[in-house]
Amino acid sequence: MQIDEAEQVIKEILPEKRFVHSVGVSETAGKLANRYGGDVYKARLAGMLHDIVKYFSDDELKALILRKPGTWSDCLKYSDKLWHAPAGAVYVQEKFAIDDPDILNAMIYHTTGHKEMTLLEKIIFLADYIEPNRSFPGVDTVREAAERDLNEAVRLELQKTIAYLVAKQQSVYPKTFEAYNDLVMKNDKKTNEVTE
Ligand code: DGI
Ligand code: FE
Ligand code: FE
Repeated sequence: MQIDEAEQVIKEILPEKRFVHSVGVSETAGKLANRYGGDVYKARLAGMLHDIVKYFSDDELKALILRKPGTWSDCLKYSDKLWHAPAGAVYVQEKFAIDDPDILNAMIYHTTGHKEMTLLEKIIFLADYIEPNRSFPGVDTVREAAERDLNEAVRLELQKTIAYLVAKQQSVYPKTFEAYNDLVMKNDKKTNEVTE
């Protein structure tokens, strides 16, 4: 599937604001792939499609997830805001025969992250947060980190997301904690190696 085809498809499916966000994620992901040696085409395509089923009903999202179960299916026990991510991957696989595991996994984990994220997963996770139309408090700190260090930027985003959910007394999906711990512990290990 070409990028402009994907753009036409989501233009039909998504409301204007979400369409603009998706184009922003696609462009930002392409730039991050360029900077960090990722696959620019895969980054742009995954970015364009990542929220494709965002406005499907909970029943439709659940049905999509149950058709192709995996380690991510436990998200059904947590917030319904998580469901569009794995459901979107099943949808593009069935509808457009997108079978590339890099693209599918980047879509699956774009909301929550998980431990040992691939380069493309990190790129989409981060692009979703920092694309130019986003205005979360503190997003500029994450944008600046994204210029220097991909892992630091992803770690910061996870930190902010967890803090935000806790402040609102919302549940935190365990894989989000695992993603955070994984990056913190890898960073600690690096620091220890330098000082030992
Ligand atoms: O789809 P987007 O709005 O572009 O962004 P997203 O896919 O990152 O979804 C963000 C929503 O998901 C936001 O309302 C916070 C929520 N969220 C992210 N991680 C978790 C979470 N909600 C819960 N309960 N637990 C999580 O770990
Ligand atoms: Fe999303
Ligand atoms: Fe998004």
